[in-house]
Amino acid sequence: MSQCHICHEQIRPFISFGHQPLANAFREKSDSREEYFYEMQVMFCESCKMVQLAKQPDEKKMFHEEYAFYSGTSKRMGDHFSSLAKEFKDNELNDLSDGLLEIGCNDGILLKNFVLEKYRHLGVEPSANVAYVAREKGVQVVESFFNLDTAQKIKKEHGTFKVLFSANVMNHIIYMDDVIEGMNLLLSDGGILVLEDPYLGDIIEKTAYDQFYDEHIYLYSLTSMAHLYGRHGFQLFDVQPQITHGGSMRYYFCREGDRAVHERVSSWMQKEEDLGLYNPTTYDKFRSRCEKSKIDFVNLLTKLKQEGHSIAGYAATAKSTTVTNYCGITSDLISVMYDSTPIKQGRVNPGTHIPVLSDQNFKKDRPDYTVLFAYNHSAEIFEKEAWYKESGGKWIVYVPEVKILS
Ligand code: DWN
Ligand code: SAH
Repeated sequence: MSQCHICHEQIRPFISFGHQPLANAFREKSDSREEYFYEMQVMFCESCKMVQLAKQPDEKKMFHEEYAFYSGTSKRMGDHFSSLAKEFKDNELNDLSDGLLEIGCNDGILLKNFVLEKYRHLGVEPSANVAYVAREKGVQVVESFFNLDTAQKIKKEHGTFKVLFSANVMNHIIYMDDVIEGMNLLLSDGGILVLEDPYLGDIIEKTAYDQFYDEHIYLYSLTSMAHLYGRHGFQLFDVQPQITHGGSMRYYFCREGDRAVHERVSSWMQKEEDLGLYNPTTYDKFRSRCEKSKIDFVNLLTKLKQEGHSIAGYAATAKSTTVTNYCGITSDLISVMYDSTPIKQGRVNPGTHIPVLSDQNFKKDRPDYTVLFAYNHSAEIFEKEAWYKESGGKWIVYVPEVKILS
């Protein structure tokens, strides 16, 4: 038994993905230091409806000066955040001094849109390398983990903010009560809190088990979100589904009673009920689908390899670490992974040590089959690498099911 990190009920994990390394700990091939592993178990709390990892490694192990994920690697994600910046400018930030705070701003992919016109803004980012890139773009950054203590310091120096935003970060932090108290302190009267995270409904429907890895401690639904923020006086007043990261949800919160609640909130909660997100048997079925996915994936790769085909991976995502380690896939099955991030290139992937090469090598090598580990960026990658299919190369995906794309 373990304890729910939110409401402290005793709960039992419904699946174990075995021993997993840190999803973004790409290492030198010659590195002889012992690699960190932990058992990755996932559990569902019937009381507060939160799906969560049983344990999370220390945050300083995950987020530091060599953090391997740079948000700006996807052009379409850049477009996604530019259009959100426009929404904030058009609807919420009436005055340049109103203030926008972003928690986990990474390389400034969103906040760079506020620099030229001199909007008052601030990013909070603990990973020094990506924070540096944001600063290079003129973004103001506090290099720190966001928590109540950081919030108190920010309030003293910068005051409060009309909009608080965070994308793909609230699912990374175990001590959420502390974080929400910090946000409460920094939100101006009448202001809003906008959060965006991978959506549990999509993960369950698509058997996207690769959204579970060390950094992702919580996988949110409307219900678990509303419960968590409700405890601190916040009201979920609107939601907007997003296609990003394989299916995400944008949550709009205000202080209780500040704004009218859109009917989308209750209709999405009904959808969650219909999908069985509050029912433990849903998670037992999910476990069976994960086990089947693993067998199907390994069988397909083994068959192709036995037939003499070359197989590579495209994009050494954090998600791919869960898949390769859960399925036990080494360079015997996937000889190499191509990725556009310089810090990952020339290294090996965490745990199963598949070499990672620059995406520049993809065309030169022209593998027969390529597993698309960044299926969430499929539109962008298929456009960029259109030559691959035209030359007879075949893409493999494993979400929502293992298949060779025709
Ligand atoms: O939550 C998180 C999300 C936002 O980003 C973090 N914890 C970690 C990271 O997860 P991920 O690594 O699964 O993210 P992506 O965006 O699915 O993958 C990005 C990787 O794909 C990068 O290594 C770059 C690579 N890539 C590429 O090689 N060519 C990406 C694109 C778009 C490309 O064209
Ligand atoms: N918002 C970006 C980055 C998401 S990756 C995007 O959507 O693309 C997660 C980011 O959260 C990393 O940059 C990591 O350094 C940061 N992070 C992790 N813990 C944090 C904390 N306690 N406070 C602020 N940022 C944090």
